[in-house]
Amino acid sequence: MPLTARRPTHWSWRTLLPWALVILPLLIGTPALRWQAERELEAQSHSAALQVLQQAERILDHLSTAARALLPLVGQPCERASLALRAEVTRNAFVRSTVLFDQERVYCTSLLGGYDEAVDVDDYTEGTLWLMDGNSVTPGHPLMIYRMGEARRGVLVTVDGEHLLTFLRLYGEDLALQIRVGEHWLGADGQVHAGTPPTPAHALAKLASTRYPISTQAGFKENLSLVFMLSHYPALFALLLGIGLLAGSACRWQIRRASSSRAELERALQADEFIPYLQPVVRSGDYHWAGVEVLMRWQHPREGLVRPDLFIPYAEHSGQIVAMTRALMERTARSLAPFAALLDDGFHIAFNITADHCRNLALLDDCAQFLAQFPPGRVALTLELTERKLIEPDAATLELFAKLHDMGVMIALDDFGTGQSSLNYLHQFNIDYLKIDRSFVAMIGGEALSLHILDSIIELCEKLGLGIVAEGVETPEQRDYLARHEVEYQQGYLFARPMPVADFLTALAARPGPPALSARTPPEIIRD
Ligand code: G
Ligand code: G
Ligand code: MN
Repeated sequence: MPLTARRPTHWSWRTLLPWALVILPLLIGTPALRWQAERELEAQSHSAALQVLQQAERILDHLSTAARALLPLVGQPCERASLALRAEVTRNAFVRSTVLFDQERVYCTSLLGGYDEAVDVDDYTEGTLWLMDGNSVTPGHPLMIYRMGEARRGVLVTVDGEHLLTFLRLYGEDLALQIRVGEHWLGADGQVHAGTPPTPAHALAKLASTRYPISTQAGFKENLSLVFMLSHYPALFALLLGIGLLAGSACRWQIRRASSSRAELERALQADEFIPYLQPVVRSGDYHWAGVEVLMRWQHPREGLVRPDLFIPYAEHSGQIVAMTRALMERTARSLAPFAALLDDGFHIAFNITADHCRNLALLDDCAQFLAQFPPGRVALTLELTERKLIEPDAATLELFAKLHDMGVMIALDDFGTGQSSLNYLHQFNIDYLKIDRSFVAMIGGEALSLHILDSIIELCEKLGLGIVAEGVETPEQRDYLARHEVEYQQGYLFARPMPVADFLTALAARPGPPALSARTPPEIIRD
C-alpha cells in the first residue's frame, strides 16, 4: 500500500511495545545472570576457604613432623637438647621456635636455651593447638603453637602468624577470610580475636579440618553479585541488549508499517478518494440494465486508480471498511440521486459488505440514509455478503438482517460456491439472491461434469426460491446458456465493465428505451 502520511507520535501501546521488547530480554536474562554470578561468588568463597585451610594443614604437618622428631628428647637436660631444637628451626621454614616442657613447665627453648614458664594444657584446643596474640618474645604478633606429648610433658612448636596472614590477605578486601582455632580467630587485619568471628552476609563458606582442630570461614561483606555480573558478563549483556534492540526494532517497523497504512486509508477517507465504479447487471432476455453493483476504487493522488483487491483486505483487517463503505454509499447516492429519473422503478443498486458491518445496527442508518435520497420505490438496495468470510449467526446479526428486510433491503450471497456456506447459512440469513461465482460460469462450454455443478446450483436456487445473478459472463454462449436455464440476472464484461458514475449516466441517458444497449455491442464508454 502506498504510504505517504506522517503520524504525530503519541504515547500509546504502539510506542511502548517496542521499548518493552527491548528490555524484555534484559528483564528475563538479568535474574539468570545474577543467579549465575551468585553461584560464581559462592564458588570463589568456597575455594578461598579451602585453600587457606589446606595451607594451614600443610604448615601444621611441618610442625607435627618437627614435634615428632623432638619428642624423644623430652626429659633430657636442656644443654643436650638445645642443638636439636635449633636444628629443627633452621631446617624447617615454617618453624619459628621449638620448646621442651616437663612437669607442666617449659624448661628448654630453641631461642633462649634454659627457660622456665608454666604450660597449661587447657590453653590448647583439643590439647593440640593454640592461636595466640603474641608471646613474651614478640608481643602483639600472631602466633600459633602446636603441642605434642602427654598431659604434663611434651614438645611445643610455634609458627609465625605471618605465614597464615599471607594467605588470608591474598584474596583482596571484598572477601572476608578467617582462621579459627577454638575460641580464637585470626582475620586479615593480623589480629587474633577471642570469641566467634562475624559471619559475612553473602556467599558464606565454612570448612573444618579433619586432622587438626582448625577451621576456616570465607564470605563477602556486601552483595557483589551485581558488580560481578557487570564486570564479568559484558558480552552476555551486550547480547541480551542486542536481541532486545533487534526485537524492538522489528516490532516498531511492523507497527509503523501497519499504522501508516491505517493512517493512509484514514487520510484517503477524509480526502474523499474512494469512488464508486458501477457495473451493470442485466435481466436475461431483454438484457436491459436492471441494476448495478457498486465497486469501490481508490482515486489515489499519486498512484492513480487503485484496484480494490490491493486495499480492501487491509481495510477489512483494520475495521476501516465500515466507514469507507458508508462514504461510498453517500457518494453514490449524491451522484446518482439527481438523475433518479433515468432509472426504472425498482432499479437494483448493490453494495458489497463484510462481516465487520454485521457487528452492530449502524448499517441500518446507512441504508436508510441512502434510500431516503431517492424517490420511494425508485431503487431497490441490495447488500452483497461475501461467502469467503463466514459471518456468525448470533443474535445481533440476525436482528440486523431482520431489520434490513423490514426496510426492504435485500441480501445477496456473493461469490457463491467459493466459500463454505451451508444450506443452513442460506436459511438463517434469509438470503434473497445468490451470485454464482464467475468460475462456475466459466465452466459453460467446458466438459459435462463441470457443467453439472453449475446446473445443480441453479436447480438448488430454484428449489429454495432464491434469485440468481450469474457473475463474469464473458461470451454469448455463456449468456444464452444461462438464459436457457432461467438464470434471471447476469453480470459480466460481455454486457459492461465497471465504469465511473458519469459514464454510466451518459450511457443511461443515451439509450432510446429498453433494451438500451445491444447485448452484443459493448458500450463505448467502457473504461476501468
Ligand atoms: O471491482 P473489482 O472488480 O476489482 O473487485 C475486486 C474485489 O473487491 C471483489 O471481490 C469485490 O467484491 C471487492 N470489492 C469491490 N468494492 C468493494 C466494496 O465497496 N466493499 C467491499 N467489501 N468489497 C469490495
Ligand atoms: O466479488 P465480486 O463479485 O464483488 O467481484 C466483482 C469482481 O468481478 C470485480 O473485480 C469485477 O471487476 C469483476 N468482474 C466483473 N465482470 C467480470 C467478467 O466478466 N469477467 C471477469 N474476469 N471479471 C469480472
Ligand atoms: Mn460483489
